[in-house]
Amino acid sequence: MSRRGVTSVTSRSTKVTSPLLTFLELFFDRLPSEAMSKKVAIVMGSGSDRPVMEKAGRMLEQFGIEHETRVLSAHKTPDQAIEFAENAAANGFGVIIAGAGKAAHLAGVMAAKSLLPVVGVPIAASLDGMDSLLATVQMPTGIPVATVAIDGAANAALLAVAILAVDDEALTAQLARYRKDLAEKTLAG
Ligand code: RP5
Repeated sequence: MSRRGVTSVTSRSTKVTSPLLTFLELFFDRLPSEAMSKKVAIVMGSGSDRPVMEKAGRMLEQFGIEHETRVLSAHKTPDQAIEFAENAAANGFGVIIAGAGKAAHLAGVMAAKSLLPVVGVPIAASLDGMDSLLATVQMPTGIPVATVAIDGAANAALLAVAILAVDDEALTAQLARYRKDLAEKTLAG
């Protein structure tokens, strides 16, 4: 389905009121569009990072965004990590989310070897995560990593959504609805 097609379905669906068409509106809003056909990579330094990084996958699923998860260590499997980053764009990814703890170099390695935007998640594996926060966020000028909070994998996914939404009106509408729901839940206490 073309991006133009999805946009027209979305704008058309805002005018309908019947239960069936409301259902179709919800359904079509969750269909992957052309821009959303870019996948999100979720990589992590160890299987022990899964409980945190799974939050990113769950958030992406809320938006219907395809994602793939890999365990790749900057230190224990550097060749495989580099190979993954080098081929990520060609393999259909639009954003890389990279989580690691301790001397957390994985996001930096992804950024060094890919031109895709890289979102870093510092994992609290030791020192309350302060070590991984600094290792992830303190990138030298020229090779940026957009670093979220310690264990902030859900926000990493939301940042990936925002990046993909720049070129995708349907996804932008989903993100706006997510924010509206969040505000309503917050006000409801
Ligand atoms: C990092 O060291 C991993 O990302 C993980 O957060 C931490 C501990 O790794 P394991 O000892 O559990 O493999 O490389």
